[in-house]
Amino acid sequence: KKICVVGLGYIGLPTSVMFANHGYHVHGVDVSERVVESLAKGEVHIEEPGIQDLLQSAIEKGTFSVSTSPEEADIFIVAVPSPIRENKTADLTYVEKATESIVPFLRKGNLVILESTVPPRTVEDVMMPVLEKSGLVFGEELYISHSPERVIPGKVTEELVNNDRVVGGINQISSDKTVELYRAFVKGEIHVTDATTAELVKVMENTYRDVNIAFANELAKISERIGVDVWEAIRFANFHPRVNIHTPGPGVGGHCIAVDPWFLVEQEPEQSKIIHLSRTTNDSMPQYTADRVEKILADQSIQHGKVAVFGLSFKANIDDLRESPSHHVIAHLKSKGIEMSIFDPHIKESAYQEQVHSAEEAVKDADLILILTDHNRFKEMDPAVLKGNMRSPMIFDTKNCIERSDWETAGYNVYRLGD
Ligand code: SAJ
Repeated sequence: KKICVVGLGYIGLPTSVMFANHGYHVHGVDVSERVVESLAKGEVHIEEPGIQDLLQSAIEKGTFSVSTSPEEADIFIVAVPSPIRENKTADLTYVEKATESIVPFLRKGNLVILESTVPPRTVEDVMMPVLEKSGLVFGEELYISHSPERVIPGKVTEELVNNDRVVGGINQISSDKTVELYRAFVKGEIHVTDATTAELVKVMENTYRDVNIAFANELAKISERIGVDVWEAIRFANFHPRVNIHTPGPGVGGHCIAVDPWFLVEQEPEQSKIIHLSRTTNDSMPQYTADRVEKILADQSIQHGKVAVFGLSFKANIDDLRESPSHHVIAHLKSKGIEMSIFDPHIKESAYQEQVHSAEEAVKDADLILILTDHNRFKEMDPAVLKGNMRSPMIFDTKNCIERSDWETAGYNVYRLGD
């Protein structure tokens, strides 16, 4: 059977190459010529372990093709972005456009699956009106379902296979056909519900995490004031069998957790009070981080200080810059007139003029290293080597990433968020 996947990003590409290695012929579609050209040459445009090998093997098998326009197929999977606008409302233009683009290719018996994370009722209220143009009878001639992805960047190939999935069809046959499809490679359980429940389940999962992280961030602020190390306190609290407090940090990034809770706030503002407050709490962390940097420098009587910012991507060991809190921390530091250098071993290019390409270069004449992302590469840095290049040896770790005692022994003043 043939699958046409629309959207070859962080979700669509891994899903495509996975199916292409598990008995299906996959035609991948992306609006970006650059993405299509590079995939056609067998080069993966995202940093994600295992994907390059899967692409290579699909190309060798001849089961993967790619272009900028859809083709006829048995199954269509839509995996395009569903971001929020400046005013925190859902922008479903990509979902609508992608759905429009497949309409001319739909035939009797086709299955259409939405994988993008969307506000509850999107399949029914946004997708189905577009699919109606096919003239096919829903649930009899055209099967439709929502099968949200739940993989975490950095571990996509493993989680695609092993995670449970929640699948919601517009009717039982749609669900059954969707379950049968994913069984090709999913080893986890596949749970069946209706489309709207599946949409809410997915949004709930990310909202749970956002609320829990906001709680951790609040505890970090409280701990700083009462003179306790929040990292140790959370570690001890989590030994309780029914407690699982998340980790504080300089903010919540990515295209999911910082976005999806807004879908619920938009739909039910009066009922989403904790959700809304958590979102704004997490969004306050970059400013909070920048304010602490300013205070650290002031406490050491450093005027015109220089900060070496370590970490641009939104989390450890990936190259994804989307919604990264680092952007906001950097903007706040700039508005305070603080000089900076920026280093991230996973980001080859960025729009920042201050970006440099080694830790040694970044700390040159710096007063403070500011860790915003807990890349493994940062954990392995040698404090003594970097110290030689610095103006004053100080480090502010917002992720509890470095081994504190090593840096103290090397003569650094070590500061941590929540401590
Ligand atoms: N973060 C914290 N503290 C924590 C956990 C995360 O500050 O305790 C921050 C991270 O640094 C990062 C952001 O939150 O900036 C989000 O990172 P993440 O690793 O928690 O999640 P994502 O956005 O990469 O992936 C999430 C996952 N959802 C859940 O774990 C419930 C993933 O399973 C979803 O598939 C993905 O969203 C998605 O696409 O929706």
